[in-house]
Amino acid sequence: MPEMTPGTALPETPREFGFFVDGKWHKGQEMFDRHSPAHDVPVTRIPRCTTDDLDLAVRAARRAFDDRRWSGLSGGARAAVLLRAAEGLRRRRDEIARWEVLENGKPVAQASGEIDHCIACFETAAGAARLLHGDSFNNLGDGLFGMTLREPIGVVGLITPWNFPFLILCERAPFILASGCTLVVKPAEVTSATTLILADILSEAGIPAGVYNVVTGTGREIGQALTEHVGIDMLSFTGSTAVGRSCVHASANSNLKKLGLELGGKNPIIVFADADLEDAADGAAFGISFNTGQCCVSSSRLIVERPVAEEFERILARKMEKIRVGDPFDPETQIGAITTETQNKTILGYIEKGKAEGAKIVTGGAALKTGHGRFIQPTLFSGVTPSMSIARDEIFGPVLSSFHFDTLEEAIALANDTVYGLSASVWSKNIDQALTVTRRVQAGRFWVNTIMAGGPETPTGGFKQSGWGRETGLLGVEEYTQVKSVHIETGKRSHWITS
Ligand code: TXE
Repeated sequence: MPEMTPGTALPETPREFGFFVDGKWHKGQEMFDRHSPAHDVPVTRIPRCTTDDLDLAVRAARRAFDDRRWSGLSGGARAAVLLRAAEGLRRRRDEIARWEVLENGKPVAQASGEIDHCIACFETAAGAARLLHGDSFNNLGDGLFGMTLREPIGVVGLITPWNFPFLILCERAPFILASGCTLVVKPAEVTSATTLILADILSEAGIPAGVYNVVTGTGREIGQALTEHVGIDMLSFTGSTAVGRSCVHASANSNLKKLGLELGGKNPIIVFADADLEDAADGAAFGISFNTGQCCVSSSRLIVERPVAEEFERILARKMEKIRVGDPFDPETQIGAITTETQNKTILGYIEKGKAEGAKIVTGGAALKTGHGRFIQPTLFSGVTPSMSIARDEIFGPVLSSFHFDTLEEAIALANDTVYGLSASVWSKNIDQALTVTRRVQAGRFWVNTIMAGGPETPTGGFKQSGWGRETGLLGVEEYTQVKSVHIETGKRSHWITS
């Protein structure tokens, strides 16, 4: 563990934010401080909004939607704002990355790379805004012409988590805005800064007042109130499966708002004996350790063919031991701090459960003693059986459970033996094998001989209890529209009443 040398990156006093409604900053009546998870010092001061503040935001978003100041623009005009925002992100890349590091604990090199992805999201959404269209039906006979219109669904509530505060926001907000909807965003309470900074960037880019609003505060108060709010037409939620379920109840018990849900995962990485084992081990080490495993598409179940299993675990363990864990402001750091104390306890708790249930630690298995912050060694468990909690539950930390298989059918069955279906990865040089696994394993995102690759052009989302709907790509804009079917009669009507 290297010395912590964040230098001038730490603020002398916490940066204070307001919340953003109707194009204006508002002062919070109550505030709370966020401490850096790597350095234990207060870094931001965020408003604890009230439900009155939320109502104010929903009313502003409703007015902005209903008077068509945004939805009434051409796709090209909306695209122009999104492209100017992409430029704003480019200009403020270092600033955004810094606040991501300070609130989330992720390494600065990774945070900067994420901003590049976010810029690409804005650019992709801008293109989609121009291309969004309905359809026409010229096959209804000469007397009737049909078409479908895609109309924005209305006011969208967006609840985001703390693991990728800016990236998850940017995989949704620009696509929602591209559709013509207006937004009320509630970021996770521990990582609100960059969602508020985006308000500034969008305003500078010329977004009309009331189109992008941010209210901050706890999930239990503001998040829950947003899920229940009758002024919200659609809610996009990314977070735990438990809260996802409560969003479904809240929708059912209020106005049946449409839901987009991206929830937990327990994602398989399947390695066949014929794979390039060095490549696959690098992919597996990255897949479980990236963002300290606090990632919904982490590959947390290794399913490896028995004849190479021991050798593979050895190669993998060697690689995991070389991962540079430490000060997120060191440009060489690959994994940083665990974002919250609760999550830290959860991960360490699962490591203890794994040991108690009889799995064997191949590498890692402990917290790093640094005197400040929360850091956990990348950990590999072998001899895991499907009933163990480390085999079934989303741990959301750098903890990988290894299973062995003998046949293709067994690999597929193990991969599908979960309530989740977010992502999967398969490593094999045999195209038949790789394609069969790809077609039969239930997951919304799939990687063959790679992992966590791809940009905002393709949609993301889950099968089974990993969620509903899709984000990003053209589908990620269409998700926030509803289809209206229109029929137009041409010529003289053939009368129903004839006498
Ligand atoms: O999530 P929560 P937590 C998983 C991961 C993690 C677990 C718990 O397994 O260990 O969830 O994390 C808001 N109504 N994921 O407790 O509570 C909250 O303020 C409405 C996977 O932090 O789901 C935050 O903005 N909103 C996941 C957001 O929900 C509520 C990412 C997520 O917090 C609310 C994060 C409520 N009643 C955690 N309660 C992924 N898919 O990437 C909380 N929130």
